[in-house]
Amino acid sequence: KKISIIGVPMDLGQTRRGVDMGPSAMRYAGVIDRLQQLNHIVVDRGDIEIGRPPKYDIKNDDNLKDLEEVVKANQSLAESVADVIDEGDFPLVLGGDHSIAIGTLAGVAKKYENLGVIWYDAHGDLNTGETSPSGNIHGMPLAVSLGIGHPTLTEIGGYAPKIKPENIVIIGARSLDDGEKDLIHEKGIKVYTMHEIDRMGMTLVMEEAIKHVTRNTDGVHLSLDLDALDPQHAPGVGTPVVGGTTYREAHLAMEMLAERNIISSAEFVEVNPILDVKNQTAEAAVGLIGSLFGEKLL
Ligand code: DIR
Ligand code: MN
Ligand code: MN
Ligand code: MN
Repeated sequence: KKISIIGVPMDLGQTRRGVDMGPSAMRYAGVIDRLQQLNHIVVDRGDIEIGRPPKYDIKNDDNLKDLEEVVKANQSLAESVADVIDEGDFPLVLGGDHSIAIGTLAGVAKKYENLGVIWYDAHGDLNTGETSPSGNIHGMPLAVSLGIGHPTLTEIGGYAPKIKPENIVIIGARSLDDGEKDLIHEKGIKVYTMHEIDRMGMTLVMEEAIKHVTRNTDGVHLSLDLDALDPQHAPGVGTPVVGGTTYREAHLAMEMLAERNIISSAEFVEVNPILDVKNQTAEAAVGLIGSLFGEKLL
């Protein structure tokens, strides 16, 4: 594959500073070498420019923090991602907090009629300004991509919605707010919580998830939030939640996606080196990227 890397040093979608260093941490952990060793051609397109608010973490009247800068960055990310696809490359986006999925999906979905989405996350990211307990936009990107939320966010890229509820699978959820649960039921979104992962095992979960996102779709985006992993394996995240997927479960999921060769774009988000232990979380992310792009144990 020809892979284009886009870094997005965004930390304004939440309140823990440091996640803006995520792209550097993953580059330092050797993401480019790792992919080249798998015989992929890798182009590093550098980082999207992120504005600085005059004062951090200011909520507007709609319960949205740092809205203006988040919107601007996502607009330019959407354009970069669409350019990468136009050139025939695979877009690999490195975050940054999860608010950047708004821009990634705005760019990707422009190029696919019926995009499937795998959302690998401890959270649903299905809040709106109305339902969010925090006002953090990183808890909203999946709702925004469904066309639900503040129009300034849902209209990024110039169209809405980007994706359809029946094309989404959430994997690894264990912290869902009430408004998110309501939306999941209302829209019939497929969710494999930790309960299903425990019960069915990751193999069966992934087999079903792959079936679900490939029915009638013309591409599948993987949005992987490192907090889906147990904090034991990924301590460097802003909102860790105990009881997550293990290191091996996460690799198994990536290996199964590689075997089926269904992923057409991907992003790895929420790596925060300030909260990390010796870059362990960035290294975990790079390992997972290796598995997603075909690395075998033997
Ligand atoms: C919480 C946390 N549901 C919120 N969300 C996170 O603020 O909306 N998403 N951490 O990754
Ligand atoms: Mn997330
Ligand atoms: Mn589309
Ligand atoms: Mn999360």
